[in-house]
Amino acid sequence: KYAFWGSQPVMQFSDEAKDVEDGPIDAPKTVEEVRKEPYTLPSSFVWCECNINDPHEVQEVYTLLHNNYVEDDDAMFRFNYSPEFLQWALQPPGYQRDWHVGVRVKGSNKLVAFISGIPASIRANGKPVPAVEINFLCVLKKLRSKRLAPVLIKEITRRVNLRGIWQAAYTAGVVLPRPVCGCRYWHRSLNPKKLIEVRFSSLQPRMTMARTIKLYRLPSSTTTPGLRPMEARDTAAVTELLNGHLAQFKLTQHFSEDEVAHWFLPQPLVVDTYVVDSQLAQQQQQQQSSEAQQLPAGAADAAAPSSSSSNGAGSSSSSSSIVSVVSFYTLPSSVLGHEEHNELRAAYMFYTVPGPTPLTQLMQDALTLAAGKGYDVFNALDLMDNASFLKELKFGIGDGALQYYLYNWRMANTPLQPKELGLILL
Ligand code: NHW
Ligand code: EN5
Repeated sequence: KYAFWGSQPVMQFSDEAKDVEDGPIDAPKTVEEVRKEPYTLPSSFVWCECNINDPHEVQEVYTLLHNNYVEDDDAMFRFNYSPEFLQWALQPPGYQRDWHVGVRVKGSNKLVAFISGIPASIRANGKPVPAVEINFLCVLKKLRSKRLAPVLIKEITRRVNLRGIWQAAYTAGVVLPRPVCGCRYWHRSLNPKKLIEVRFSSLQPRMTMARTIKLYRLPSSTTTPGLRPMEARDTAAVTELLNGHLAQFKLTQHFSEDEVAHWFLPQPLVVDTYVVDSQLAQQQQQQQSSEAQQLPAGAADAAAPSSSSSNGAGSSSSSSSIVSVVSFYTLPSSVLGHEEHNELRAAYMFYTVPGPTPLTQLMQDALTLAAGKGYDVFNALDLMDNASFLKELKFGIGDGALQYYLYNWRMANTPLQPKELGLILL
């Protein structure tokens, strides 16, 4: 059992939980000591670098994943990351083209396997750990169980080490040596009729379809005053809010402004971010009160006592009126073998900073926005403070788990509780 992972610098199940100190597992190395030659593939295959900017090459990666990537335990649904999403996920600031690793068949040139890494500043127990995030490991179904995955993992490790990075974070649905935290997926039905039709969920006993639809119905508009899509001018404020909020978690990521711009500025069908702008909230409230008094818009401005310099509670930023952030990304799943429906439109909760806005209210607005945009389901993990709203907002626990891992980094007092975890991978 674990012939490969037993040989790697990862925490092992046999390790004593107590007495461990945070730090690398392998003795520190230098770039000069890293193997210069790529690992050897079986003779019918060759390594390639996938140029994700090239429309044809991103389409090849898309197609490999579309047909071969992660499925649920009953093989009813398969993740269907879009080409636009892959371009976003694989090209953050500082990305390296040679960390987009493919394997092709000699002769036919068909792409049959893939693995990727992107740079990320991880913080473990408050300590910065320069790392990569590994994702999109995939081997063609026909080539499974031939020990290709360990070769892909060793090769990307080598390429990451060649750039002087010695740690990685990754997630998987399967249990490997040894999770730093185990999370569960929760699901909020937005389009219960379709979810039941594709058997993503089932009609509860003693519930009719009509009652189920009513149970999950959401308002037609959001309730938080000042909620609007994030814009480029909000980047500095969002960075400060986000890093401040994330600092409380034992395992998290730290974001530069460039990274925040990349990961959070809205892109249709890739990522949606909304901010609560307290200045806009105030304008909206003044407009409402002037409407109530039947005054022309703006007239209440002069009448109402001005508090426009207030940043709102929970904000430490100097000149911005942004007090809260909520975001989600778009990851549809293919519905396997269904007559009528091909695709499940899913939104996944991304990073959220409640600030002074109650988290439950912020998430209710995120659900409202997602329902309005035509998503079928809203998914979230039970990490950070999410347990505080999941039941109240009618999320139900899924049958899938997500395990978090670190490569070549030992953390004391693990496994963490999900509420201590502040890291979200795509
Ligand atoms: S998790 C999603 C992974 N992808 C899928 O599940 C897609 C569908 N499945 C497949 O394509 C997100 C294949 O089943 C794969 C395995 C390719 C998964 N992570 O080639 P063999 C990520 O992308 C171990 C790690 O015969 P296969 C994160 C397995 O335990 N290891 O299997 C990726 C066994 O090792 P063992 C996994 O089924 C993180 C060995 O692979 C794994 O044909 C990668 C068997 O290999 C998984 N998800 O191919 C690690 N699934 O010890 C990054 C199986 O038990 C580490 N295995 O003998 C850090 C690197 C960077 C460091 C930098 C300093
Ligand atoms: C790398 N970034 O298992 C990620 N999904 O619960 C790779 N279940 O969708 C690792 N089986 O519970 C990803 N419906 C690991 C996850 C792999 C995919 C996976 C699970 C997560 C999932 C659904 C469908 C199950 C179909 C049968 C599920 C129930 C929802 C229901 C809604 C109404 C309220 C009660 C719950």
